[in-house]
Amino acid sequence: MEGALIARDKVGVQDFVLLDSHTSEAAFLNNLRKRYQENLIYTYIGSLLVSVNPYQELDIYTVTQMKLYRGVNFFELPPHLYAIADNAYRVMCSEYNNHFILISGESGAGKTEASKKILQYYAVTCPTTEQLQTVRDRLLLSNPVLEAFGNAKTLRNDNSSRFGKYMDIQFDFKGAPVGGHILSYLIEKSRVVHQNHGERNFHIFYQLLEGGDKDLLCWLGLERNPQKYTYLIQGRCAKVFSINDKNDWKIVRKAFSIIDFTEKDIEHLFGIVASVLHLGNIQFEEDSNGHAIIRDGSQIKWISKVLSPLNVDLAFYARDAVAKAIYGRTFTWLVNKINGSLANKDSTQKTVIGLLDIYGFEVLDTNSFEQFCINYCNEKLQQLLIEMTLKAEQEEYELEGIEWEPIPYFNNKIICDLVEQKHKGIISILDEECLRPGEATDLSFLEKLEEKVGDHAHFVTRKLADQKTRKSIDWVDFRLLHYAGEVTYCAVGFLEKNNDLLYRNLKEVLCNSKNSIIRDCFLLSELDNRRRPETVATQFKNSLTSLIEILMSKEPSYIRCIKPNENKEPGKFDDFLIRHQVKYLGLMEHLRVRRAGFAYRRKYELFLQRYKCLCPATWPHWHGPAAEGVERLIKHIGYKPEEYKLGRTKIFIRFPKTLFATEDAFEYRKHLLISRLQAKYKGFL
Ligand code: AD9
Ligand code: MG
Repeated sequence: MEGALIARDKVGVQDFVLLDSHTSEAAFLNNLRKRYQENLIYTYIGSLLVSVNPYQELDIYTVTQMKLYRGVNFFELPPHLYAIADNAYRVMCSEYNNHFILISGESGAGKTEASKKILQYYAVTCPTTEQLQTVRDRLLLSNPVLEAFGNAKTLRNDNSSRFGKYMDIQFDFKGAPVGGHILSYLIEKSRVVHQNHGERNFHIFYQLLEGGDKDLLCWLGLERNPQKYTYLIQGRCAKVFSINDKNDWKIVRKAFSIIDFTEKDIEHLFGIVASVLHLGNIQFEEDSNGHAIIRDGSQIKWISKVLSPLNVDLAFYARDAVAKAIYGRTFTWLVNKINGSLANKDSTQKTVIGLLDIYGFEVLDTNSFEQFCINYCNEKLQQLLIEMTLKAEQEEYELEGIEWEPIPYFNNKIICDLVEQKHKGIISILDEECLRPGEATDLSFLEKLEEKVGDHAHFVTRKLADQKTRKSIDWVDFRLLHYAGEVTYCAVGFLEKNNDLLYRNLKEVLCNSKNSIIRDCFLLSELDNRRRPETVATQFKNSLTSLIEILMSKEPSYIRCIKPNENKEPGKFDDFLIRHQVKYLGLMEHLRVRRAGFAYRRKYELFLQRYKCLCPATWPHWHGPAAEGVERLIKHIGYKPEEYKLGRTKIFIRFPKTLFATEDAFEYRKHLLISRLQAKYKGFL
């Protein structure tokens, strides 16, 4: 079966496990390069899919292609996202269990595109009814809305996700999608008030200005030209070649109506988007007492009133804090609203497939608190992957008493601990400093880090740099040696961003807003709550911990995305860049474990239950121990000794084709039995 396939696309091997030579990195890269140059962007390592961003539209995502992959065994067709999606779906339907597909890779590697394509695959290929059509459309259209508000152009990616997203697609017992639920993680709201050179604010601002009709802009008091808005000009690239804001606006507007937003919701939502832009344009100057006054009297009056006790710097700070808070909470509101519309009303849900698409590992010229959180999140996902694949796989062989030569791999748990350990980790130290308002500063935070984690092998500051590395480092920086590479973080702003406080009187104003979304986002009860809210980093840490719990309870599939070059260029395979990713993604280790290991395993009882009809000794009943039954069964079917091993509780099958052959025999036998039954009971049916 596999041999025929290799002949079919004739370029290298479709599964790295089949590489002839020993598992060297050079052979791995050669295979990846050869395939990429022929636009074959997908290759397997066993059941894991490696994907290299083509940076061009390929004709492999058509409905015909989707139908080709529907219901076909994993290795029977060339590697594809659809095969991964279909496999998860088929196992879910036959075993009634929950799945997730983890899509990882650095910024710009193709995670979001992959997750959208998988969703489309389910939308097109799963059974549906007229009634469920709306659910399907809503699932699909939730994407453009969330991308408009949560994605932005960065230097690495013109459509970079600035929030983490986990989406459960819910299926009924017939395998039809009946609903969905989205969890979002830490949107990068600092982007609302500041963008680096060459980057933009969130897409929605430009979409509204480009696409909104004249009346709407007039009602919102906006001008079409983005250059008029302080919050839109800092990156100096309002227009992006690859983005059609006007068109995207139309899609978003249509999506709103299908997702069931009322006209009032939409009005209020755009009111908020506009008010953020207006806020950004408020300028302050000093009065004779050194207090801030708004320079242009025509600007919003309340802002002036509540901000006037502040000096000019604090007034600007407060203005930006309001803009960030409004935007950040509106985003959460949006996710909740979409969830309301995706909710499965008649609770026919049986099982789910979760899609995880999170912001990728990121190294910028200046890395701040946001990159710290994003990269920490990537460490956690890498850790999950290691736990669920390399570690779990090897432990299982040991447990089952299968002979095994352990394969060494880098376990990044040590870095996760450095960041998140209670009392000792960076987040705890940061939180402690945040508890000393007025005394603590970003520099005292840095000093505490040196004191408490200074001797950690993955942590460097200027003071420690000479002993550990010769690379230059500024005195306000600290450097973490992440699994994916070194990142130098500038500690300036860490305390403030982690605290994320809003002046109480500003909150009061927002609680009393006439805009119903703002009122939903800023509840009066919040003002009564005297307890200190959790810091941003701790909230993020907790939400990641519960995400990992959600994922651990499901059956995994993995897609590892690779970014081929830094210039977003089609066809360009940058060896150095790709080798680095292959290394840190642990793909070689994965391949070694896979090559030495077994593609499939199942408990004796389950294996026997499914295939017992293939052997007269076990059909219809086997009364002895299941392990013995399986032994009799596979002897009868003719498994060769190199094809399998028998563990303590499970049978391990080395090659997928062995299992597929058994499965085919089972299907054939099933049909035979059914037709015999039908013939026998013809008169009664
Ligand atoms: V980030 O961590 O959100 O910054 P992603 O999500 O990994 O990043 P994304 O999916 O947004 O990257 O891909 C970046 C760009 O690469 C897309 O906007 C497309 O222009 C391009 N891309 C990615 N995958 C494909 C594909 N399968 N076919 C064609 C693609 N183009
Ligand atoms: Mg993305």
